[in-house]
Amino acid sequence: MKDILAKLGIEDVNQGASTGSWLDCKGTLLESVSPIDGQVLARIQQCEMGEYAQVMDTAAKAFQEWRMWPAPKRGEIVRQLGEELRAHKEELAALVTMEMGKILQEGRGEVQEMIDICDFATGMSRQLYGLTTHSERARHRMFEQWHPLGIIGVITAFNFPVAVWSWNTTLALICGDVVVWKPSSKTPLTAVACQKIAEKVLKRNGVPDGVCSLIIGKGSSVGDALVRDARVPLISATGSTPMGKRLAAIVGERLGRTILELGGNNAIIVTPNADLSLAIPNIAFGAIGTAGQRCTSTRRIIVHESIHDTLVEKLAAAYKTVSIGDPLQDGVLMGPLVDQGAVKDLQNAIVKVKAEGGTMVCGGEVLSGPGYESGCYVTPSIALVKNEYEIVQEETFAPLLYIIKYSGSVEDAIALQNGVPQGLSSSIFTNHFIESETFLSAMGSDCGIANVNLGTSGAEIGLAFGGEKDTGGGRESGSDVWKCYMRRQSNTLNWSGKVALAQGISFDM
Ligand code: UN1
Repeated sequence: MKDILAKLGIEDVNQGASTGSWLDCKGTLLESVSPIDGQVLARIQQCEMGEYAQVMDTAAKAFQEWRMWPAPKRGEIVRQLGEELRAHKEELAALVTMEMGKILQEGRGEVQEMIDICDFATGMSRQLYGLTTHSERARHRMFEQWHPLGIIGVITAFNFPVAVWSWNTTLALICGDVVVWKPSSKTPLTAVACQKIAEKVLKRNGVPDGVCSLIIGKGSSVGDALVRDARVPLISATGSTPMGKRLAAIVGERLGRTILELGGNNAIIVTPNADLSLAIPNIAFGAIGTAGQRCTSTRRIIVHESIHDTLVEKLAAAYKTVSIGDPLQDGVLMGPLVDQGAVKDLQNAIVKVKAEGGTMVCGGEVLSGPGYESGCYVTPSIALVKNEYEIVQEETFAPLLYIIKYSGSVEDAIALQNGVPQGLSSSIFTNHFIESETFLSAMGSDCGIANVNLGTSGAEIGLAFGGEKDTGGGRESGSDVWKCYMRRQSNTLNWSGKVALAQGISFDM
């Protein structure tokens, strides 16, 4: 462990703010506690408003310069960041695992997502296309161009502590923006590690201080200040729906922009035409992967009554084989939840499931004894429920899978799937063309992500990532999401040498 921390430049006590140079922070000490064994990994001297002011001044100044770097040159910086991440993949993945508890395979997957988005953004830096169109006036030219936006505030959650920063930062950087990152207080060390990796690249390329900054401090002080700061035209935030609603109101008041990636309540529909040998492993990964702590985790299975009992039986059997334990060990498929608070949330949800009339099929026990001393290990659970239960309508960020029976057609299943406030990810398992086309049509899934014959989680970086309704409507990552990080300018040029008004207006003087 010490070796991994040392390789990433993590010290016993680390500063909580950097602009590329680390500041002397005045705030209280924050401990990073590993959910694996409850031990303190290292500490952070948190930043306060004085350091915050310094970070923002440096970021504002850096933007003046950075926005004038050619985009492909900015892309070259991001390409090098990808190389640096390749070189640090193993230790960064291990730190993600140690700090938040996902299994090492998934830690590696998360760092791979960072590398992938670096490659994507590098290519994108030569493709920030604006369009041209034809003017209704003779000898006029019309086109649009995309300019950098400014300081981007990036607020990330514990569950993808490094990938979500990279989705935002790589795009922001190629777009000519500068970034101020406020990570979750549950995962400060992975943030320090990323900042240090980025700094190596930025420094050796003469990128000014302030292009990539980090603030680790209390949400109620520096987090709140970032959200309220009129110098920040865009806040990109990942977290719960209540957090997003609070944040959107504050940013909306000052007419800032947001990219919100909030709660999901992701369902998989399993129709009578599904191949269960595909469905079962995908459901298990979706519900148990990252111990059910992905925004995209599978929370609900909507299964046709004709195959309900078979599916429950097969799934329960699969759940029995899941090894739970130290996420750094090979063969372990489920590590701990992030902290004991998350365990309590799960237990409360199970109480509510039962109170509303649901039946537990398996799981929900808190493990104790050797190897489980942190109190964060649980068995993955399955419950038979109805979609309209209050608790089923909420996102419980834990390995608690609801099974809901449907009768009738795929339309009935889709109505259940859409019958929740959230709209992030969704899937259908079917080999029936008409069922899958219905699911993907305008009358189908209302989610930002809709998959056929694969699960709800584990999206690649190439498409836009995000969802509708209570998920917040934001999009991050691939496709044309870069446009969210730029301002669009519409330009018309008159080279006719004559006055020419649009819409045929004459205004003779
Ligand atoms: C998240 O849980 O916030 O699609 C992000 C996935 C990952 C990203 C999840 N690529 O599951």
